[in-house]
This record gives sequence, structure tokens and C-alpha cells, in this order.
Amino acid sequence: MAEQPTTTQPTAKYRADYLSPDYTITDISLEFDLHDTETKVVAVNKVQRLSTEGAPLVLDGDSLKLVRVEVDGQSWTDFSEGESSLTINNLPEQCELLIETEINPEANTLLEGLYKSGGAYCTQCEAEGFRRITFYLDRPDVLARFTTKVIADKTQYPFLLSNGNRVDAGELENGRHWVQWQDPFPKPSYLFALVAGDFDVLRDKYTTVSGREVELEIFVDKGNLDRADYAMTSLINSMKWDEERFGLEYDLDIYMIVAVDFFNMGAMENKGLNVFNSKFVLANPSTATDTDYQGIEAVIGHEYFHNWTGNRVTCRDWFQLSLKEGLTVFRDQEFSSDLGSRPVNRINNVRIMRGPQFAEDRGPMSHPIRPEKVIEMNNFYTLTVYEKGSEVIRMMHTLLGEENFQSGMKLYFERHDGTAATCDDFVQAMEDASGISLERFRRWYSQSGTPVVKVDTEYLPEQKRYRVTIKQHTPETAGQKEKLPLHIPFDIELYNKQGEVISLQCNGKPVHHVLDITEAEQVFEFENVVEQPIISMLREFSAPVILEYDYSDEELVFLMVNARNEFARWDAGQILLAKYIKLNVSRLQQGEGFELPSSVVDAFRGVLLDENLDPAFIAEMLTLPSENEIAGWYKTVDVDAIHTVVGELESVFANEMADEFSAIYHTLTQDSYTIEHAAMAKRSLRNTCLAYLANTEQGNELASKQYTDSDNMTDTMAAMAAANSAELSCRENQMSDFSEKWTHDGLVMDKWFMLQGKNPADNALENVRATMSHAAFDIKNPNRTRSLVASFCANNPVHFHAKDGSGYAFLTEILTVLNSSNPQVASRLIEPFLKYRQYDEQRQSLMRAELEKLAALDNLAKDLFEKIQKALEL
Ligand code: B3K
Ligand code: ZN
Repeated sequence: MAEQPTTTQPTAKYRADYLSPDYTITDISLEFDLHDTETKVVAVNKVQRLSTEGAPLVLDGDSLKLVRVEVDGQSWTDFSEGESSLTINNLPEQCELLIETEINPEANTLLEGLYKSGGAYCTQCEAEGFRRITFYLDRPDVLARFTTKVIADKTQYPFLLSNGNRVDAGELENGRHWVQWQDPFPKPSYLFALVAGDFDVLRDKYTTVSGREVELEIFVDKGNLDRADYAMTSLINSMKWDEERFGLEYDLDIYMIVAVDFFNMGAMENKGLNVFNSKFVLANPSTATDTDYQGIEAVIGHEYFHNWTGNRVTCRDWFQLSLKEGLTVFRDQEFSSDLGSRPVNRINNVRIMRGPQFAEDRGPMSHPIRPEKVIEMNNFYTLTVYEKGSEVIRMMHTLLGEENFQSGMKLYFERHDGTAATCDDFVQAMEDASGISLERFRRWYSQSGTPVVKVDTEYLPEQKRYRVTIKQHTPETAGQKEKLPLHIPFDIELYNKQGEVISLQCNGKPVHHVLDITEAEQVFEFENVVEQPIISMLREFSAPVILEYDYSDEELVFLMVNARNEFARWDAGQILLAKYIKLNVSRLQQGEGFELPSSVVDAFRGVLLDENLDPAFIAEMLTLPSENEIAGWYKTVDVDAIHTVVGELESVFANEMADEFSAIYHTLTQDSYTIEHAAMAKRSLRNTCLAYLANTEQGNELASKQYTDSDNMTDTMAAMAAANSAELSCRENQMSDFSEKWTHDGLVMDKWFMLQGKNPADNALENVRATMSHAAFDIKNPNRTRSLVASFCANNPVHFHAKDGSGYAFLTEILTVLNSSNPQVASRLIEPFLKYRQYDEQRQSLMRAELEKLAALDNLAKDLFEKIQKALEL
């Protein structure tokens, strides 16, 4: 039976209300006696009072059965149990507090706290899951040394794991055994982990730069050992990279990663014992695509980098989440960029910003990277905290430069290692180490929304001056009306007609290409500009803002060819595409036909044929913005028009460049599959060509042949995706062949579920419903649900937004189930409803009605409560 979430009206917590704790716990010794429905947990805490005498000790607890309390070895009765707390009175200043609780891992469908994933026990404690294991000061500013003894049946659970070093082990009667772990580093409870199960283990070793020998172990389900190599390679690469680029070394003798199938998000950085969604560990060429491999590298890196940015220095309170997440995303992005293609990584990160992050910042859940008010903390593991948070770190990096930034990191660790810090502490360290003022810059932490930067330029030939007027303005966002000017690093470059860079000069002095925009309006007059220049702006996406500038087609085509950096070339292409997508959406709305000048096609043809460019970059240049990103350009979204225009643009490109696509497609064949970047780049371009060619006469033959010939999942999936989106006749055979081959493997089937979700056919919803009874589908598994349901609701806009409301009713059905079984997953799936105000009246009222239905659920979880309440606010 699923647990029922609390029914009382949830209350919000405010950042401004932070109080340091009355007590701390310096040491905790845990003993788990693992049983499926009745696990006994004994916690012995060394408690130390920090405040005045008389303050009660209020511990957090959730869904726990309290068995006994002892203080200094004596039974203690002076306590009271609240709905989510245990208040213990009249404690001495220091004591040893024993608490025994009983929990039910098997009934834990929330996948928070201790639960069962397949046959294994595992934990997820961030943000507030530890309180589902024992009563505790479950807040990140209480740092304790953990000792953990795990007892379980030896045959079923030969591996018993926890944080730190394995210090002891033994056998018991009745087939049980135990292992004891000790973590020497004090840590908050959210970093605690326990795993018990039977696994295959991939082992390796790493010697750190100062000579520490570290055992590396990756635990996977039995039979999956041939899918763990890339995770191991990525781990070793991460350890090396962090030493080289950040001077940071690993600090324990063992680093373990466990892959589990039931997991609410990507992975978790528990000290010395990462728990991973198997999606980010398991890969071999026949089961995983190149994108999967890149995801594994990034997530393995991300969790490893948390060992310093998150674990050694943690967060004072959850409002500071971006302190560890924004910084660690920045670090993982740099890792992927240093090892792979920097421009391609940047492009993909910017796509996430301009698409879903900007959308979040426009919607009812808009919040600054350091939120002010939270009802359910799990709702704030957002694109804003993570991705925009990383952009904020990146801006500091741009303003300070690598050397100053690294001095800032060093100072940050000198000051805060072993403690719980704040975002302000980080900025202060950067400021103190560099001597560069970040006073106005700090506003990025408190102001939500996406700034709009409007630029006007004027060339003054007589004076040989080029005047650039830059205005910034941040539109009002949910819950925050007043906006102030921000410190925006604005990277520009000027070119002459020959494509040469014009050096920037103001008042007779050279000027850096990153302009400091700090006011609502600023004017720059560049001198010695002898001809009308062409300006490239917001290079590298130097700030998370929307740029408004009236570029001509000629200027954009010029930048696509001549801009010195690849990101700027891609961006010019995107602006050009955006112009014609917008034009054609309004033409369609007025009953006019599709129109695209041949000069635009020629510009993209030029890129396609440029042999000096990295094929992976060419593929990005030719990838159209998603329908969701396009939706974000409008106050009222016309899903059908957007879909039609994107389809027409794709087919015009396909037909106009069919010969070139076809020639490149046939040239880029590879003899054998490798996961080197050069090989991935070729596959990426070849499969982009296939996606276009799918819209031409040759489409069915090519997709069908590629599916049959393919010896790797990248090419297989590309063939299927092309057949799916172009509705080719080979689709059906491919889909049934694939399902037959992979039914036993949920992780691989996720790719198939995703295609069912994105199916453009008219009966898409009917198919999705039918797919829910597929043998490999399980609504309790977050990966399955996301692959099918989220891909339909979030990435199949035409069908999800069907005018009859059928897509909306479907989402409500799913949310109603997940509200009880796994509200964290429900809360991610509800996102498309939150944007209801951006649609026409009919759709708005249909979606609103669904939100109201959900709001009326009598067991509404606070995860959904918080989002629905904000969405329905007038
Ligand atoms: N810190 C975890 C995320 C925890 C999410 C809790 N709902 C993974 C990460 O960001 O590395
Ligand atoms: Zn993280």
C-alpha cells in the first residue's frame, strides 16, 4: 500500500527566517537491521546544546514508528511526538541520545528515505529523506561523523554498503551478516547512504596526484557488467580533471557507485557512495546512444565534483542550494567541454537556458537562483537553481578570468572547508581573491526573471565612431514585481566587411570585449571605426538574457560565415531561423503560404558543405529550435501553427538540400563503432542528414536500411526517430522488432516509450494509453513514466494540447495516481499545465479545470499543492 501524504495545509518556509540550530549532533552511530517490511533502525546520537538552557530538542521525522528513546543509557519518557517531529525535553547540555525506529522499505513508493529498488535496498536522503529513516536534526547545517552498521541476510544481500571506509564485518546466526562503515568527514544527513544487495562489481584503482590509492567500485545488477566500463572511464577522467583544472583531490580510500533502476532523478552524491539512476551508468554500444554516453560522462563528473563543491563545503540551508548545484553544474560543463567539443556543449547548454529555463522564469514557479520561499524543497531542484545557477557562476568566471576565479575557489575552500556555507560566502571569496567588485552582481542571486537587453547601434561616418546603446529591463515575474538593473557581462566583437576584427577603443584607450553593463541604459562610443561594422553580441551567451537587436539577413549570414567563434556563428543562424519561423507563423495565421528566401537556404547549405567545420557543429547549426522553445517567443502560443511551420521549414531544407544531405549521408559511413568524439561527430551529422532526408522520397528506404544495417544504438535510434517523426511506413516494423528484442530491458525500452510519446500520428494518445499495458511499462518506475508520459505531455505539443482536452484529461489521470505513489515524479510531470496562461482561452479553461480538479484531491501532496496554488493565483 502506498503511504498517504499529509493532509494538513502545507506551510511555507522563508529564507529570511533562518535560525541556527539550538542543538547539534557531532557523532551518530546507526544500526540497520534490514527486513522488507520491518526494518529496525537504532541511532545513537552525541547531542550538544548550542543555545540557552531549557530549549527543547526538536527532531524531524516522517512516516516513522518510534520504538524507544534513551538518554545516556536510561529510558527517557520526557518527549512528545508531533505529526512530523519528536520533541525531547529537559536534556542535559551534552548527552548520548538513543532512538529506535521501525520503517517499512517495501511500502516506500516515494523513493525517498530507505526503499527497495528491484531486489536491493537503497536510500535517497536529499533533501529531507533522512527523517524517513530516523528522528534527526535533518538540516544541512548539522554536520556529524557517521558510523553505520548494516545487518541483512547474507545470501540475498552479500554487499552491505555505506559511507566512508569499511571498518569491520562479521557473521551472525540464521544466515545474516553485518558490515560496519565509518565516514571520517562530518556531513549533513542528506549525504548519508546505505545500499544492500547482490551485484556484479567493476573494480579499478586510481592514484591521486599526492599518491593516495583509491579503490573504485561500480555496482550494477547481475548480468550488466559489460555495461559499466564507460562509467568507470568517466570516473577516472573526472578525478584527473578535477586535479588538473581545480587542484582538487579525492579524500577517501574508496569511491563507490551503485546503479539502481528505481530512482527519482539522475544521481546522488552521497559521500563515498554515489547512488545512480542506472540510466547514467549502464551503456554499451548496442544499448546506449552517443547522447547517453555523454550523459553518463556529465553525471558521473557532476556527482564526483560534488565531493568538494557540496560535500566538503555544504549548504547552510536549502535556500542556498545553488551554492553547490550551480557551481557543480558549471564544473561538469567545463569538464565536458575540456574533454569534448566546447562549442557543441555550449550550444546545448544554451538551448536548455533559452527553452525550458526561460519558460520556468516566465511561469508561476519563477524564482531567483536563491529562492526566498519554499513549501516543498524537492520542487526547487530546478533549471533555475541548476542551469541558471551555473550561468551565474560562469558570468563570474567571465568577469574575473580563469586565474582569479581559481584563486577565488582556493580562498573559498580555505575559509569554508568542513562547514556549511552560503551563496554570499562564495561571492565574497571571489570578490576578495580578485579585488573585482561584485556588489551589483549579487543581485543575480535575489532577482528572478530573464532580463531583456535591447541594443541600438548607429554608425557616425564623419566621426568614425560606432555608437552602441544598451538598455536592460527585466519584466515582472510571479511574486516579484520590482526589478533592478543587473551587472551583465556583455561580450561583443566588431567586424569589417572582410571579416577582420576591429579593435575596440573608447576615449583613446583599448576596451575589453566584455562590456560591463550595470545600468538600465549605457552608451558606448567606439572610436577609429573606419567603416560601418557588423556587430556580434552576447558572444558565448555571456549572460542569461534575451537579446533584442534588429539584425538584417545580410548581417546574420555574414556572422554565420565570419564570426570568429563557433557559438556566435550558430547563434546568428538561430536568429535567422527565428526571423523566418515568426514570419511564417504569422503568414499561416493570415492564411498565407510558407515563404523562405533562397539566400537563407544557401547560407545553411554553405555551412553544411564547409569542410573546415567540425561535423558535430554543423549538425547543431542545422538543428531547428524546438517547438517548445518557439512557443516561448509568444504571449499566446499557437501550437498547431508552430508545428506546421517547423514541419514546412524542415521539408523545404530537406528538398532544397537533398543532394547535399544525401552526399554527406553516404560519405560519412564508418566501419566500426567507437565512442571517440570524432566518430560521434560524424554520426551526429550523418543522422541529422537522415532526419532531413526522411522528409524526401528516399526517406523510407534510407531509414529502413539504416535500421537493418545498424550495429549500434545511436544509428538504430536515429533511424527510428526519423521514421517516427516523418511517419514513414517502415516505422511500424521497426517499432515491433525493437520491442520484441528489448522487452526484457526497461532501460532500453525507455527509448521506444519516448518515441511512442512523441508520435506525431493522429492517434498518438490512443497509442500512448495502449503502451501503458506493455510488459516493460511500470508506472512505479520513474524512468518509464518520464519516457512515455512526459514525452507525450511535454514534447508532443500538438496532441497534448488537442482541442478536445483529451491530452489534459490523460495527464490528470496520471497525476492523480502519482500524487499518492510518488509525488516527486508527479510534480515534474505537472509542468505543462503550469503554462496554461500562454494558450488560447479554450485551452486555458480546459487546463485550469484540470488544475482545479487536482487541487480538490483530498490527499494532495505538498509537491503538487505548491505548484497548483501558484499556477491558479490570479
Ligand atoms: N543532489 C542531487 C539531487 C537531489 C534531488 C533531491 N530531490 C543530485 C545532484 O544534483 O547531483
Ligand atoms: Zn548536483
